[in-house]
Amino acid sequence: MTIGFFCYKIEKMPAYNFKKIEGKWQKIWAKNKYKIWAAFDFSNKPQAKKLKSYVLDMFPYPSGEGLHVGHVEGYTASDITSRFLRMNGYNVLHPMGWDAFGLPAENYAIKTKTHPSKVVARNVKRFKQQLKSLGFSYDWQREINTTDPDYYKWTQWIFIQLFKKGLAYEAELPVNWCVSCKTVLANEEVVDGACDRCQSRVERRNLKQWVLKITAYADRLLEDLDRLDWPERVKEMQRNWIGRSEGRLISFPVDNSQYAIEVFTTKPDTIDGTTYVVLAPEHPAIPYLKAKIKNWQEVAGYIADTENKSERDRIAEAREKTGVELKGVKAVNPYNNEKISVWISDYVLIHYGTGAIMAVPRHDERDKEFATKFNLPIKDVPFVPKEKWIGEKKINYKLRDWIFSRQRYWGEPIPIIKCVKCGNIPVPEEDLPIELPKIKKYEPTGKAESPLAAIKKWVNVKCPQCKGPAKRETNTMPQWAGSNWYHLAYLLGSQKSKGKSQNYWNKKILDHWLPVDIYVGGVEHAVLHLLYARFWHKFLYDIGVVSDKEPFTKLVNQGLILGPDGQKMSKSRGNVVNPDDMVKSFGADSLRLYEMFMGPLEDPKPWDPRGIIGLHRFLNKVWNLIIDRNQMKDSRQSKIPLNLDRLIHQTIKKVTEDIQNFRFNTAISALMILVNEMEKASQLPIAKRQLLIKLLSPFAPHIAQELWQKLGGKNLLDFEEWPKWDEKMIQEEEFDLIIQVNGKFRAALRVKKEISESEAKKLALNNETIKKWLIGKEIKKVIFVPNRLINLIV
Ligand code: ANZ
Ligand code: ZN
Repeated sequence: MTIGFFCYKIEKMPAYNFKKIEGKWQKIWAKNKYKIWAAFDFSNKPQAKKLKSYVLDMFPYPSGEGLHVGHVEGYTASDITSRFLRMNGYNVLHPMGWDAFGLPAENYAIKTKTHPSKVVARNVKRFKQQLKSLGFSYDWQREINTTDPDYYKWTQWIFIQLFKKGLAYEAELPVNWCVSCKTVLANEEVVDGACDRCQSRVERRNLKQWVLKITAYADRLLEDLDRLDWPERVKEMQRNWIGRSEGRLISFPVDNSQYAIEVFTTKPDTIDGTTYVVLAPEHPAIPYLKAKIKNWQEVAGYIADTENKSERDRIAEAREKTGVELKGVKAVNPYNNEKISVWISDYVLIHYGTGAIMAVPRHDERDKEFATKFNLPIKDVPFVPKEKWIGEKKINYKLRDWIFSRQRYWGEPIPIIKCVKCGNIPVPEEDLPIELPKIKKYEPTGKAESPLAAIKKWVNVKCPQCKGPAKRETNTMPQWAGSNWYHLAYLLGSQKSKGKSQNYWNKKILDHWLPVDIYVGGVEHAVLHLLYARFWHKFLYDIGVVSDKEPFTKLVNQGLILGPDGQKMSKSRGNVVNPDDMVKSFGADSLRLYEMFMGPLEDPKPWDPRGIIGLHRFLNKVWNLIIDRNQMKDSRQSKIPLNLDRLIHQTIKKVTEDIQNFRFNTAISALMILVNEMEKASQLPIAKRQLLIKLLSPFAPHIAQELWQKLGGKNLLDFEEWPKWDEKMIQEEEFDLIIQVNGKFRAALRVKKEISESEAKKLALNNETIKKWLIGKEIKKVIFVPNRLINLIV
């Protein structure tokens, strides 16, 4: 430390005690039930004058494992955004809640013999404490829990509206059945033929199911993707999942029969190259043509083999093609009248298109494989021009209606009463919610019903219509139901939920706050939650509950945080980093900062155990810088070097724009550079220190608030104004003008930018060094390169 003109008081500097500081500020924030972060009061109208921003996190499933460093990543990103927007004058809504129904809680409850409601309550308590320990600025007054009857009353209400509009219906369908969870799964929940939850085998079974008609929204779900500011890959995943394809329906008459096989093709121009037809093994033509089929035994055997195969397995490209010819059956190609053979194979799916294809081995890979294996002809002919196609236009979707019942206990009861006389009758609104009864035995039965079916008192009810004896639907809703509309629930508040629907769906508030401006969460939800929630939101738009067609304007995905070994974190690998340990050793601010500094938010990145130490040191440095300079009582000098001032303005700009674009890692680097330069300055006025604190505060709110107070700040930083930069200050205003004589470097001068040729010439001629070079010489020519050099030719 240099001791110049100033007199330092040699005092012991307080060290950066993150434990004390973080505890202190968390207590202050918790006062008044976190009202400081309340965007609006439930009793008040929204603050119309201020700009609003709704910053939403994907709420966690409160598992027994507690918070993961991956949660911390996304939640820190949204917290930085929220704090930044508040400092920019926005009224920010930043809520949090619990997505607590579903298989994991139930499976865990069965394993530990504790009721799921108890498991959930315990886990929620732990999660909440963890989130608070990280200093996230949530408006906890708006906390919601999807398993709260006041909450799921409205999940049930929406289901009833869907039912009334014919968008919820019962159908007997082949479904994915998980042999271990003993329940039906949605197509989206089956990954590589296995249950996404427990990795067990998934079978095909025919069961009567509640189904939601998401396919009625297929086109709108597709078209409206274009208006969303979402990562392109997520949009593309949804597009593929919806899988719209335009093609034609073409009829292939069966020779010597009244029957015609209709196929769906996206390439009608290849019809001349069709050398055989393939039916799905479940195709109705097969029993119809039974009398003609000469090898019935073989055909029946193949059909039986197919029954237990999942769709995913059947279309897996790596699988060797199998199939059987329907001997005795020929189809006629309507384009060229050729008689061609008819086959069955499991690579043709019954629920896509018409369940039958025209095979063109010359142009289609799967057909080629099949033809090669079974020695079928491969015909090389030109494409058929458009005017010669036959067949009507047809649009097909890969998207299937959403199988919505689960044969499990821990979910929202489906609010339907089954009456022998009247059929399916929705529960009248005044009887909602249909509460999940507290029972002792909630293990799955393995049958097509949930454990609720065993509770006679609950099941047997009067039919709301004819008052005759009736039974409740005993299936429950899937895990995804509650999260379909939770972005609305935060706005409406649970205390109002006991009322009627007209009172609950407060249009003024919904219109003011929707759509969600920024939604942060993992990419794993690309085709599940994000598609379902869009579907329900569009439905709620159609029935007038909301005024926007889309729920989430901007989506930001956080990348996976991998273990230090570069592998996905998992208990069995032993590479899980526990955020609690990090908070204990380094503090919440260090953890937040480190997770944002690891790399671009959306990238997957491995945990570096030394990384957090580096960020912790950085915070120590900031602490010492601010506290240390604070000891200097000299106030005469409030000027700082021009270069540092310029860097300050450049940093404000960089940090501001980086936060706006979710580039938190580069924002932190800029702060590090600034801190290094500030350390070198002999003087750092209070105002500049305050400015640094403000820039740091969204990232590391505890230390920032403590330092702010130490410098005399009274307010919470959330309500301080975000610093502004001066564009003029940012540009480098001076440069080194090079002076040459006859093209040789002779001197350099620090001059103002945009200096004119005559000014530069004058300066050069007055320069002592240059004067020497010019003695007795006459200037013949001057070459001037603006902002670079002046060359005197003699
Ligand atoms: C003849 C053809 C020639 C075809 C060619 C493709 C390429 P997308 O785009 O996914 O909709 N197909 C139709 N129904 C099917 C089913 N139920 N199971 C399996 N495959 C089926 O695919 C449409 C194409 O997939 C259709 O166009 C059909 O094969 C096949 F060079 O017809 B195509
Ligand atoms: Zn009835």
